[in-house]
Amino acid sequence: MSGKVPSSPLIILLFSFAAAFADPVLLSSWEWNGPEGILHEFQAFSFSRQSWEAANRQLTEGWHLATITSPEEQEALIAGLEKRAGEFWLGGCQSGRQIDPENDWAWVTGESYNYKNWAPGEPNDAHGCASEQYIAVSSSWRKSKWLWNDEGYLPNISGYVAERTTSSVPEPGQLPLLAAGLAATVLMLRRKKHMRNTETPFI
Ligand code: MMA
Ligand code: CA
Repeated sequence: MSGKVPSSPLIILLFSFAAAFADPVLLSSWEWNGPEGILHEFQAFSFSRQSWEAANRQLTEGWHLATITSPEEQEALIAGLEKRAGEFWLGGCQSGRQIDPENDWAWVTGESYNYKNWAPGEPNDAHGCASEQYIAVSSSWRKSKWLWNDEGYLPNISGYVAERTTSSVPEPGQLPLLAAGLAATVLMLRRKKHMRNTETPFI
């Protein structure tokens, strides 16, 4: 090959560097109105071959890697991944160096880990003891049926799903403040009306 065209190993090297330093790219955003008036916003990012920790570092204020605590939330989350394929990090990890792949899973939010949706045979620490310490949702088992896999092999990773929850119902602690605000508004309006009524017309 002549000097004009860069040789393919160089191109591969340049692409690898570009990929290694690439920012996550937003693929889709969607929402779910969950129980108890809680709105769940989801965002899927492509962040190819990047670690769970690296995905965490990309999150902005108020967002965490997505957690799934019910069959309804599983459905809501995978609805936004429709027509895609791959494996996306979720906000679940195993504490310590667990020898048993089934033990000590926890969500980053501290929510209870009762609901599970592991793919058949998972979690399995496929690459040896404690080799897979983080939860990813994967289309490997069937594109339309995203299931969980404990993952540790970064070339399998396509990106991550981030989540933010907001409550539309005021918390009990906020109620007195809300009542005070309402009372103040009513008083102000009444005062304004009174002032209008007593205004002397300009002659
Ligand atoms: C990959 C990796 C594992 C998963 C197996 C399932 C070979 O490893 O994704 O986490 O358990 O595939 O075959
Ligand atoms: Ca696995």
